[in-house]
Parts: sequence; C-alpha cells; structure tokens
Amino acid sequence: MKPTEQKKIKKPLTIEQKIKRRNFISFGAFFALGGGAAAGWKWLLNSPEENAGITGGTRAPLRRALNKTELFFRNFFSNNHLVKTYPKERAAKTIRVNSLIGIEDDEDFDIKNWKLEVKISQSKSLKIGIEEIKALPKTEIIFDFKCVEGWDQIQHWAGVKLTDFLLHYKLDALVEKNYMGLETPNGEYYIGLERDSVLHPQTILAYEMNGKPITNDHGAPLRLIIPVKYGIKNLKRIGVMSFSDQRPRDYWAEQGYDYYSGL
Ligand SMILES: Nc1nc2c(c(=O)[nH]1)N[C@H]1C(S)=C(S)[C@@H](COP(=O)(O)O)O[C@H]1N2
Ligand SMILES: [Mo]
Repeated sequence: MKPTEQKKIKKPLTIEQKIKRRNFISFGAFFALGGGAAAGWKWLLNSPEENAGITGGTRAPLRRALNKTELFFRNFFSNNHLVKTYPKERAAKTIRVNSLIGIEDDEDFDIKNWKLEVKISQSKSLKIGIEEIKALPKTEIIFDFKCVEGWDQIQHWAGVKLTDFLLHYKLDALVEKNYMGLETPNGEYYIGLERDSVLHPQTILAYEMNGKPITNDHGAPLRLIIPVKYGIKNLKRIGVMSFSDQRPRDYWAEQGYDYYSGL
C-alpha cells in the first residue's frame, strides 16, 4: 500500500458525524420514496374513473386491486393467529374415527357421481367434481385435531385452501355474507361457520389424509378441515355449501353445544 493511501484511512466517526450521516441517508430515502409515491399518485389520478354505479367514482386501477385482493387482505389482517403445526413424522399413522352421522346411514351415496353443490342463489347452483378440486393448488397441514369429547391426535391432511377455492370459483361476493353452511349429501349432518373461520388460512377442503385419498369413514371424497375449531365443525363428506347472513342450522348447536366451537 502506498503511504498516501494509508493517510486516507478514516478516523472513526464521532457521534455527531454519525447523526448527521444518518439524517442525510434518511432524508435521501424520504425524498426517493416520496418521489415514487408522487409518481404513483399521478398515475392513479390520471387513470380513468370507473363508470357510475354503487362503487363508481373510484379510480379503475384501485377498484380492480380491491376486488382481487380484498379477500386476501381481510384474511391476512384478521387471522394472524395460526394453529400450531408439526413435522410429518409426528402425524398418527392410523387416524381415529369418530361419529359417522350422515355417512353410515347414507346407502344411496355413490362416490363416482358425487359433486360438490355450491348454492349461488335460491335457484342457482354450481356443481363441482373432485378432479376439478384436485386441480387447484394443494395445501398440507399437520396439526393437533381436537374433539370436544376429550381426545386429540396429530393428523396430516391435504387439500385446497378454502380461500383458494372461493377465489377460483369467484365466490368473493357470497363470502361477504356472515356465514357459510355445509351439509352432508343426505343433509343429516350440517354445520355453520362464521366468515373469519371460513377465511382462516389454515382452513382446507381436504381430499387426502396421510398422502392417500380420504376413506369413506373419514368423509370421502371431500371433507372440511378447520383447525381453529373443534372436531364437530370438521364436517365429513361435504355435499352442499351455502352462504347466508343468518346462522345456518348446526347439528351440535341444536344439541346445546357452543355454536362457534372454536379453540
Ligand atoms: N358427516 C359427519 N361429519 C363429522 C362427524 C359426523 O358424525 N358426521 N363428526 C364430527 C366429529 S364430532 C369429529 S370429532 C370429527 C371426527 O373426524 P374423524 O372421524 O375423521 O376422526 O368429525 C366431525 N365431522
Ligand atoms: Mo368430536
């Protein structure tokens, strides 16, 4: 190293110098961000206004963004509490079977012709096959399943996140309602769920347990897995899904159990 270079080695900054430097940096960042924000604002203001109507008057890009992401944002902000998850090795190899209401007494049930019915209105329904549901993004969860009768077990389930399903089938507007109702195909077991639990990121429509298709006694071909609730709300063999502002009927609530049955 040349002696002239050595002289350039900086002395440590004094506290005062440090503060000055930091201020300089943060002002720089402030102006850079501010500039970006101003540019973005200009873009927004110059963009076309939406047609008049209920939501009219909002700048089109903003409205578009709200529609697409509203569900996700609500989900994100209202559900910071995730249920504890476990490594796969901890999952039970044999999953316990509890009650079979709406399953064992349904002799007419034909799994090959099963379709999930989503009630859009009084007269309109979507009918969705299991292959369509399996084609959606897959999510796995290993968590401690809890039954109000006092047992619990670490179980491994997989399926589609309920929010992913709802967004894919453009059911956002229906989800604005306060409740979702689910029933077995024969209507003998039925539950109601409030919106926050429906939108919880760990709530899934499950078609696999321990990496294999769900067996009949666990709710084939599709069941609900909702870790923020006790077992009673984890409806096996979903037949019909509906939305309402009033509480849907709920099998165990009718027997005096807590309607929410949350953990
Ligand atoms: N269709 C249907 N779903 C149901 C039930 C039922 O009797 N019928 N029992 C509930 C109860 S009380 C529990 S604890 C879980 C048990 O699920 P498992 O049998 O797969 O362990 O399913 C829930 N979902
Ligand atoms: Mo249960």
